[in-house]
Amino acid sequence: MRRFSHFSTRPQWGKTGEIMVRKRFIFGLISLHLMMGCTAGDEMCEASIRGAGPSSWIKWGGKYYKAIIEPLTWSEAKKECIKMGGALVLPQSDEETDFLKTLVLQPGQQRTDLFWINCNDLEEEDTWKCQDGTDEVEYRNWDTHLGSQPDGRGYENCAEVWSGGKWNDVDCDNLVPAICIRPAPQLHF
Ligand SMILES: [Ca+2]
Ligand SMILES: [Ca+2]
Repeated sequence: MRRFSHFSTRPQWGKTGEIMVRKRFIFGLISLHLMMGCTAGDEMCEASIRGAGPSSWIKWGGKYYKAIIEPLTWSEAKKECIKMGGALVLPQSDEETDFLKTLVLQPGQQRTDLFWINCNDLEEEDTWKCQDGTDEVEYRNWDTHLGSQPDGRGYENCAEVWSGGKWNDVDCDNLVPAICIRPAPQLHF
């Protein structure tokens, strides 16, 4: 009886065991699949963070740029850039300037390639302080043809890039578009 019952239960156990093994196998496969899916997802996620950059900022030369087309005063533009996590731009090559002009240029309208840059002589007349973010920069690109800029003395204390890509000093209360810059996002957070 016992033997019979043993015999009769054995296939059942065997069957259950087989089912359990199958279940474990399937569960294992699902887990492995999920694990791989998660890993792939994380990598994709990281890759998308690495590749995307700050939203609506345009990547150029390893940095990100964003134009503020609505004309602002110089200090408003500076504040607006900081608020967006960046700094008022300071182009340091003709190539960078040419790229930046495309960001503010509005086809069909005149003189729309002007933009504020992070330079002023507000503290001391004719001592121009130009910054790339928080660092002082020696690079200058004043327009030496049209009125030999800077020419505004005490009443023109902020700098803009104007037509031709060269710099001009103007009244800080002028209303001019601006471009903000921010570094590329870090690879590791
Ligand atoms: Ca001045
Ligand atoms: Ca000027």
